[in-house]
Amino acid sequence: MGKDKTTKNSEKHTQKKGSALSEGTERATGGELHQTAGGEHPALTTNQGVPVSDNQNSLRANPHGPTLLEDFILREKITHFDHERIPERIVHARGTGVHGFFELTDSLQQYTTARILTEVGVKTPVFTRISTVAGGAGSVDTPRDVRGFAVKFYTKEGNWDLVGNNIPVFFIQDAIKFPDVVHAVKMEPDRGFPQSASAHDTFWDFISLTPESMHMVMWIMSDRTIPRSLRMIEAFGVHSFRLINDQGVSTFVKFHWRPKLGLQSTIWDETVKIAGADPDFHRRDMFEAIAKGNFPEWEFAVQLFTQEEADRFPFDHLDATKLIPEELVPLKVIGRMVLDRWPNNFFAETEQVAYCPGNIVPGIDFSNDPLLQGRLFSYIDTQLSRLGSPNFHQIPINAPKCPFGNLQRDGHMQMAQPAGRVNYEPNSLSENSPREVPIKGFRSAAAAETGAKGRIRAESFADHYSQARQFYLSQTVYEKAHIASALVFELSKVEHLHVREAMVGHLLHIEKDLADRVAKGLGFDKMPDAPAAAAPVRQMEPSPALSIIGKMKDTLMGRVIGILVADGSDGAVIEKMKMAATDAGAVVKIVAPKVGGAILADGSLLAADGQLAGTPSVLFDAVAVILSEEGAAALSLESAAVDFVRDAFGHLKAIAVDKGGKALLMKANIGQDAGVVDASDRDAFIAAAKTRQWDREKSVRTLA
Ligand code: HDE
Repeated sequence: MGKDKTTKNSEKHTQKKGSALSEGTERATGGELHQTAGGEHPALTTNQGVPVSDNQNSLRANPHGPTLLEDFILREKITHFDHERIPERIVHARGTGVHGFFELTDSLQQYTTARILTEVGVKTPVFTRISTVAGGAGSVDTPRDVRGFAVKFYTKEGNWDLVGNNIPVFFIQDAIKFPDVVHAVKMEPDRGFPQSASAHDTFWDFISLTPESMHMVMWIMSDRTIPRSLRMIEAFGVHSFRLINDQGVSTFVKFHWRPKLGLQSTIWDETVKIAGADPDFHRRDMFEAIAKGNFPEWEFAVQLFTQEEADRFPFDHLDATKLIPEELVPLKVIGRMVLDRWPNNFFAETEQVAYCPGNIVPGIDFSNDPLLQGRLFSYIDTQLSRLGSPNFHQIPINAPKCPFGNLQRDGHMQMAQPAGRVNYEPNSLSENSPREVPIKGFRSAAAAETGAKGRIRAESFADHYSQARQFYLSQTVYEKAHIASALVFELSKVEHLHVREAMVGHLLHIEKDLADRVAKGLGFDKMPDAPAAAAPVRQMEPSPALSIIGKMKDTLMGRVIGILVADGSDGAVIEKMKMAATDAGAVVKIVAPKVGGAILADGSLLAADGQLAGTPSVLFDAVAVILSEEGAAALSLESAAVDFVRDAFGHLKAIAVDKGGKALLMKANIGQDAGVVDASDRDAFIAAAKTRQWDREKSVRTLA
């Protein structure tokens, strides 16, 4: 029998100083350091602070005997592990959170008493979580889906949560339909799929029976739902809120976020491939940007309007399926948000953050939007189930950063230890227990309410198609084709013919050309009937603000250029290209057949950021292909290299090539166009890389 191995592996495993583990244990042990073979480290302890001598072996009756129940160290460790997960969010489970600050640049003092909206120049800390809606916490970052955009402002007057989306309207008008729309879009209950995709029967069945969703359908079928980066999306508070000034006068307000980097989306085929190449594409992009100091920034803007103005709108602003066109009520930029710090711990912060549209501060109030009213209930309720305690506001990420206190007491996981005898109000026994603050405290707008109680959908909510039509007609020719093609794709995944037909029927009310394209794309031999419309469709002026292409910025800031190289590539050409791209603000990544890098023509080694097989061109905004003749010949036999250039071309990206690069393009059967430029003409490449080659699209795919 061999010798029993009871050595402690702990001495072999060294831990780096400054890790999350050392931070935690340091606190538990008062920072006392212990000498080990790996250097000085804080002691590893149990949750009771007992130092652990052996973290590799459980306590056994003998070297081959049973493990003893007595092993409290093993039991504590495994018990805690067993309870590491909490229920994920029922919607918006997959999200990326970042700390930052909000800075007011223009005071709204005339409209509100809220200090966050009146104190110019003050930096208020925020925590912002951007999410997809339908998929689970482990789903991919790039499905066609709405993005949630939730901002927690830790203001001096309490936490204000603006819990919005990257689309300014919603599927439904009344909160009572929310469980239905979410059930319909999530995986079908009998089969457990699809995960994180709207392209299936139950979603489109529900939508086709819910005409109020048609405006939102136009937005989700547009490229808004396949963003290039979370740093390149707009966001909206969606509902009307109220601002209240020191005279008690209230003004309606809609909130908008506009990204400094401009809007940018992917191509559908690209997005599908990104999901495979990097399921964490958006989270990684945000992480890397923050790590490099490229802090994403958004302008904060408001649309302000009075009740009298609202009465003249051709729609009801309390209906969340409608937006207020910028041409009708212009946006006023009043501040900016910069995200500049990645959380220390994903679970503690991003997972445990609890947003609630009901968290508002004095000077802000709700409107009567029936969707918002339902949300005011839902979010606290959902946190009680997710976080398991009415004290979830005490978790550091949720706790206000201003002083707070009241006479609420006890409950599961109570962290506070309020001293004294008094836990009620009014009282005469305590001088310093918290009291009401009649002047500065929160007050609701004194809105007069009249009318009969009932389950009533206001008649002013009946127009379901006019703004859907306006949205479609406001798009460029490319975007219209993308919307039509997205509808064809999604409805082609629907098995029930009557659902496909019903959807095309709705499209007839939006725009005949769109219905024709989709009917043709689905192979219909005759046009289905349009359903009866509850209200006539109005002709509204197109709004350029609704197009994404119009809101793209002529910049390489925030973009990534991939340079494909191989052994024998010309280092000077690569270097010049790299300089030109970085000077223009882009991040450059070198892709080579081996991650160890490539031996260049001059014999030097160029380190690679990615191995070709695992770093396809879908991960870049534009590419350069710099190869020797031999390198091109070798890569032309590699499908990953051929796909690299074919996809870059198919996804309408700029491609810079030297002689070898051109040879690879020829092998891949790729033609010449304005977006394929010689690597020596770096200015032309940089200019082309700032946009997509939209005109190329008709030569690479048939759109609806
Ligand atoms: Fe939400 N929503 N929602 N929602 N929502 C949740 O709250 C709900 C709606 C939004 O990053 C849940 O903490 C109802 C509109 C975001 O943590 C839940 C209705 C908008 C997030 C909930 C809506 C949103 C949520 C699930 C219809 C844009 C993620 C977990 C009345 C204005 C926040 C949670 C984060 C999350 C309910 C509609 C945005 C279940 C009942 C409209 C960004 O409480």
